[in-house]
Amino acid sequence: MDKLMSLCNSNENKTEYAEVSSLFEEVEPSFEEIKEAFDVFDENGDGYIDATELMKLIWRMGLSKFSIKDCKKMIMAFDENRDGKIEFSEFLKLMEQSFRDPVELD
Ligand SMILES: [Ca+2]
Ligand SMILES: [Ca+2]
Repeated sequence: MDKLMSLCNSNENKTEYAEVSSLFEEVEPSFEEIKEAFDVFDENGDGYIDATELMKLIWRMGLSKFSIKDCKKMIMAFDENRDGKIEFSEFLKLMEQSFRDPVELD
């Protein structure tokens, strides 16, 4: 009976969670989702996102006010080893940061 109760409760919680998470959609993307996103960004598959790839993707998202300069700035902000490109570990931080505190360039 306890089991049944907790099952019901967890179902209820799930519904609530779904409602809440639809308000804060993708606050916490999974590792797989981030990896998929990285692969989309990394168009030529060399394991790095460079400014050109970033810009193409941002433009595809309809944010064409981003210039190559803005993209370079974004990359520089997260490019810890200063090679001018974003590798996956840096991308992870970029995603974490942008979901917590969305980048606003203006
Ligand atoms: Ca690349
Ligand atoms: Ca780097």
